[in-house]
Amino acid sequence: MARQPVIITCALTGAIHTPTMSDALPYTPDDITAQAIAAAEAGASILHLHARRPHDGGVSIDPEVFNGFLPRIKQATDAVINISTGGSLTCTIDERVGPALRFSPEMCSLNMGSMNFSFHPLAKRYQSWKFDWERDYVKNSDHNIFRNTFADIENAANQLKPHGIKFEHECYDVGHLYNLRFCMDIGLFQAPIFIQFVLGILGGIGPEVDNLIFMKRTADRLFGDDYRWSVLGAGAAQMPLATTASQMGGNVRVGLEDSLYIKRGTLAESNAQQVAKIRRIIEELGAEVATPDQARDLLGLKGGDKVNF
Ligand code: KMH
Ligand code: ZN
Repeated sequence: MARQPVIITCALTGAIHTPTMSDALPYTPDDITAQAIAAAEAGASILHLHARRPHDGGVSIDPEVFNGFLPRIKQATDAVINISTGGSLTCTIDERVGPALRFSPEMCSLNMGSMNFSFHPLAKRYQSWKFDWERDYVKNSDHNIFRNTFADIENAANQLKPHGIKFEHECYDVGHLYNLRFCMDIGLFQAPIFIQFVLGILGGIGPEVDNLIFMKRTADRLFGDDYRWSVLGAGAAQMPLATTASQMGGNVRVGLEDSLYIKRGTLAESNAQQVAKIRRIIEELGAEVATPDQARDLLGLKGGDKVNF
């Protein structure tokens, strides 16, 4: 069977676990817009977007902040817009789905289980911080629980159901795949589902290739032909795992949300630089990169004309 084109998702800015410790990380609406357009031009067919407070880069779930960049990105690119429902670790699920409810994007993220979600070891690595909130936020993240109960997942799915949004099901461990199977069995999601295997977050499964193979084999068993998949490796695992996934028939996610680096010890200059790098690797290894319309087709999306921005 011919290899399907590889969908590149670019997660541009994050918010949950990425303080602004690189000048390349966009957090104002203007910078998010510019970097999103450049990432799409470099080959990303899906743009995964969070919002940040424009004055200090802190997490924002205010739809007005999203409104500062979503329409401009849509006008300038054909890329699929994917809005995060991860929001912040202190928000309720009702608050987290607010932006997706307002803008009805083609896709949004949905996190498939509750977990420790910590990045406190970073606090020891940095001496200076750009904004006042960052040091304590990072240091105290060993207290975090990223809450995504079955009730939260069902609530988000039911609120968003009328919008025909395809979820990027973020699965940080093998148990999350079973959670997703359970949710499908009770009718919350329809095939084809799109699973993002998330490896390398402290609190979730580690970034070893063995674990990726285990996740994939488990998903094959649980979902058969009813799923498409992609890999997000956090930090240093980003490019190696994306390369491996692209060779295993999967799709890839890069972007400064998940790693600030272009290679070990060197900060990336932009999101587009990471997209261009993985694109080059994918093409040199003999596969094609999906256009936005190919991504829409592969994932069964509703279309860019059915969003509300
Ligand atoms: N950066 C990912 C590990 C979300 O947006 O819903 C977490 C994430 C969550 O992407
Ligand atoms: Zn995200």
